[in-house]
Amino acid sequence: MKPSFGQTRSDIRRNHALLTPESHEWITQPDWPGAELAFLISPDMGAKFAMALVRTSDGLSGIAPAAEGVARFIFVLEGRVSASTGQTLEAEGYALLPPDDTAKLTAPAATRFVLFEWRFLPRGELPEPIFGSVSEIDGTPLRGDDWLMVQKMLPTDAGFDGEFNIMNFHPGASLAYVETHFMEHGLLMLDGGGVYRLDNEWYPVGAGDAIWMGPHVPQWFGALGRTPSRYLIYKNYNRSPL
Ligand code: UGY
Ligand code: MN
Repeated sequence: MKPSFGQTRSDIRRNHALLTPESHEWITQPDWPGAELAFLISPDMGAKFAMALVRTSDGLSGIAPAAEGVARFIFVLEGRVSASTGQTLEAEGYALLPPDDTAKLTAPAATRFVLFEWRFLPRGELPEPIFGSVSEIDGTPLRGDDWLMVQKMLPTDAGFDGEFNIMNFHPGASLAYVETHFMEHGLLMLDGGGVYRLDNEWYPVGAGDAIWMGPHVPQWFGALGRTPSRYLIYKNYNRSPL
């Protein structure tokens, strides 16, 4: 959509938000020299986490670890991100960096990635950092429906306070029912598109669109078109509502 005449598909509501590319506000931050960030989701809107797109035209050299108690998840969209601990992530590579992680991040020019940050809720010992790539993860059908395959990027044990998944929809597939749950979501559409129901709104969505789903918001997705749809989705998990 052309951002002329004051139009945007972005829509920020009390319990959900659709954030579309034409309304992204790219900013610099003292802790991210060389980067531009578009914070799409933040606690100001009611979320318990932050989600940003990060891009660099000249490269990143030595981005310091997150603040004390804060975990990071990184998902590379384009280019390459390296950690000072020796790992390198290419496109569709990801990393979970727990709060005590000391790795500094570097990236060459033209790198783009998704960044999630949240206050980690430890259960016992903090987990080790995780590095992986989506291409190496097997998908499992969601509730037996092989038109909807889920790839889980993190181990499912209780030491992790959230999950990051890739949901793969065959054209025409949809969530089986309208979900309502107290856990929140941050989502980025990676491919394809369709219709996302959030609360009582139905939004046409496509690659590049981001969504915040707050606690209990009714949510449903139906994939349209002739090519598969995929989204990256975060869910705060393994925690009590109290
Ligand atoms: O795991 C989930 O809650 C997921 N099925 N929700 C969603 O895709 N909106
Ligand atoms: Mn859900």
